[in-house]
Amino acid sequence: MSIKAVCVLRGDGEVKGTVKFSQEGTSPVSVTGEISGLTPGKHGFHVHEFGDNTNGCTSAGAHFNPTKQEHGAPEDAVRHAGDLGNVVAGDSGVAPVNIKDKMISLTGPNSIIGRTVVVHADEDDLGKGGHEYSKTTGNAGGRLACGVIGISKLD
Ligand SMILES: [Cu+2]
Ligand SMILES: [Zn+2]
Repeated sequence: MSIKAVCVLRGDGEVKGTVKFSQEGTSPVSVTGEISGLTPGKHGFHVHEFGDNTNGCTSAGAHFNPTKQEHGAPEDAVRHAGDLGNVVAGDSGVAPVNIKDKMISLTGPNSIIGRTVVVHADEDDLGKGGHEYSKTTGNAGGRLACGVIGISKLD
């Protein structure tokens, strides 16, 4: 069975985007889309725990972490489920999103439906920066834009 989801990211500034998710059965989730209005370079890109934007992106809580691990890179065995690494914006400020991830899911205990995607001001150091926040947030800085992940129609 195939499931699709979508997330529209917005923030207080210029940053916005749309990200789509799709999954066949229990195969890796493909994450595709585009985020614009960014400064050129890497920006942390995560699924955060709560689908709550009451007080903006802050209300989304910490990284989605159902297995109680430390922060890491998408390819690491030890990582938060929500750790999708960085997106990279070009000179025009547009970052394409093209990720396949096997830890997040659209069903079951690792489902990200109803949670929040956040794009950050700074680069996610993937847990390796030696900063006091490296092992929790990747020291990725402020939350520029976010949106709740919802079920979308199959097309
Ligand atoms: Cu984040
Ligand atoms: Zn994390």
